[in-house]
Amino acid sequence: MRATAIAQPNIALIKYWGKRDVARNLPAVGSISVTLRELYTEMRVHLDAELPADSLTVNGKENSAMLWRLGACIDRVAGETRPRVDIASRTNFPIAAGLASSASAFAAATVAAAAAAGRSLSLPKLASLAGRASGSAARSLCGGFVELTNTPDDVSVRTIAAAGEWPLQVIVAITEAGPKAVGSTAAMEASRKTSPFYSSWVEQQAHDLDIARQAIDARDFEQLAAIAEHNCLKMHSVMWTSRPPVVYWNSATMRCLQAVRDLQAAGLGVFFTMDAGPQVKVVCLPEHAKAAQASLVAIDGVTEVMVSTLGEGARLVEPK
Ligand code: 2P0
Repeated sequence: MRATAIAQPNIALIKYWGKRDVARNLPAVGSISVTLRELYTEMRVHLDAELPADSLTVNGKENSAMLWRLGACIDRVAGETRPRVDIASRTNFPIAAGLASSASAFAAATVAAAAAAGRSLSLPKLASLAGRASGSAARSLCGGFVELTNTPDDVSVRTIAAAGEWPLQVIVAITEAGPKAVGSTAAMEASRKTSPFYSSWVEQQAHDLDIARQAIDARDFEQLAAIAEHNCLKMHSVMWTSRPPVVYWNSATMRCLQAVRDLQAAGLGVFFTMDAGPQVKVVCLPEHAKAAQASLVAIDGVTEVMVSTLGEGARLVEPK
């Protein structure tokens, strides 16, 4: 009862922020993301009644902090009477720093646990299970441009354009590699309960999703850039106006935004987005990625820059 899966993180262009059902972890709004290719989480799941206890290693080191959350995810996939589990996770990017590490981790864990438990699950069922563990994880089940839609009682996910159909690139500028101060689950709840802008955020999301979907269908980079930056800044406005305020940005974050504005003024096809952390993701037309990368590398406070094309959804692999 062993299986290994790989999943890539995804970056939301139209964001998920806030929950309509905290107990079931159902998002308040739909979202659209791109799945990355070069960043990954590999999750090896071994179910075995003979194991002394559940255990987890992340990049070779024991990690008890994440074990309960992954264990609960595996309970939902394999059943609460499942055998004990040994989980080994490997990633090639910083964890819990606003880089969607939970998305790739829980997408890979869901796919690997289903296979290890001998269960053949449909995409809707996998999306439901991955989404219970982490809202953004359901999106990493699919590749390319992915839309997560709220259904009356759950979520569904689908690819709206495959990675090769519009081969944009994403540059991730790391401005602080450590874990974030406030986890996104707690921050979302603070926003829902206290931000005066929260209800407008939720009400306007269907419109933003429509505009982004049309832009992706038409391969209209300018339209996608405008709606993605607007949606990102709107989400951060909701965070900033929560009590206590949630501000993930630092001074290097601002310098990255200025660099993107300068590149746009020079006519380059680039736009920024940011998540629950101070890192800046710059989405680029492929012909402008090199120039954008050079500009971000030179920024004071940017400690690392990663470049990714768009990739596939979560899948089973042979263990290495
Ligand atoms: C997103 N984020 O759409 C948004 C934008 C962060 C900012 O999804 O509570 O780890 O586990 O469902 O999926 C990060 O939140 O939250 C996230 P939970 P998750 O990518």
